[in-house]
Amino acid sequence: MIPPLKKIAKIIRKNSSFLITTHAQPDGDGLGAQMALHFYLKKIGKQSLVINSDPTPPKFQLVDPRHEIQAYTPNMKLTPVDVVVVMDTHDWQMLGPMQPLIQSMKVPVIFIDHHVTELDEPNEHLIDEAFGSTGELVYTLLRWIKADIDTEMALALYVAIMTDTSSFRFKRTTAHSHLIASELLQKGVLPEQVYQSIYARDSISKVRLFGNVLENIQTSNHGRVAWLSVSRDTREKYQATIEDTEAFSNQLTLIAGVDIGIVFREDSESQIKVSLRGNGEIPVFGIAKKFGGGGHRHAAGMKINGTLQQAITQVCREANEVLKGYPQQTS
Ligand SMILES: [Mn+2]
Repeated sequence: MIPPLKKIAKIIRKNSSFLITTHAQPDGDGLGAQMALHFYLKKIGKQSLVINSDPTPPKFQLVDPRHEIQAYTPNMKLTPVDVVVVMDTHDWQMLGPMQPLIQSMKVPVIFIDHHVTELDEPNEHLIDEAFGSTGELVYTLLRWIKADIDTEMALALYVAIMTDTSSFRFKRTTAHSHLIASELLQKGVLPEQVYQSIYARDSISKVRLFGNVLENIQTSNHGRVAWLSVSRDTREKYQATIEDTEAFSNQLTLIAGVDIGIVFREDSESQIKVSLRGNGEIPVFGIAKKFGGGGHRHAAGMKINGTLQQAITQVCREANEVLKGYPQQTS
């Protein structure tokens, strides 16, 4: 951990202009992490640009009060920068249209990320899968630099940590996560306000879609595998958006005895987005990897070409394979 911190601190010190980006369809962790670093860089007199492949979802606008984040457009002209920082992924594919843009700049790129890595030189970057969020990594970096963390940086970091740990519930939530959160609250973050402005936004159509989807949960392998699927027809019937289905996977692993929870979402006629969650020690990263996806050890995902039914059959088979290595817990 220390070598990359030292190296990255030096890169920040020695350079004067930065572009910060995150994965396509940015989430609270990517956005919060990038804004915290962006605010810091501006504060110490550096130039910093934040450009993402996709616009900021309204629920995360609170980390960008002055609308500084730019969304990519095909004919955008970029002013040259010294360094690019990529948050919350180190997979070029995840950057969408920002990928060719950044690669054509031919400047050093630093990944700050907490997904499982197979990079040859992870030490050139700040990547540590033990961290619950990229926000915690950025906090650690800012502390190392002895940055003065103000209220808006604290809010951005809190949003990153809160959303990526699912409100301090996921496995990688550590004592360190809570210590950081404690400090961020002391800087003026109001947890209820943050929570409400991010989560108290469900449309009635989303809640009704959720009702329908829950009604149709399936299980197999003596209840150890549970899955739900959202077809395009269902989504259209409830006039719900793709984003409306994003948190559904959390529900599955709340069912007693479920070891692997899977959400199948029909994004288009032939593409199924699959989200996997493993309870306790059960790893699901390997399943995602088999289908060309990735993520974390206990939360991963991929896209599969085929019909919903084909995806369900294939992925459930792999899930059952994984469970062979983990005898059923009796309680
Ligand atoms: Mn993350």
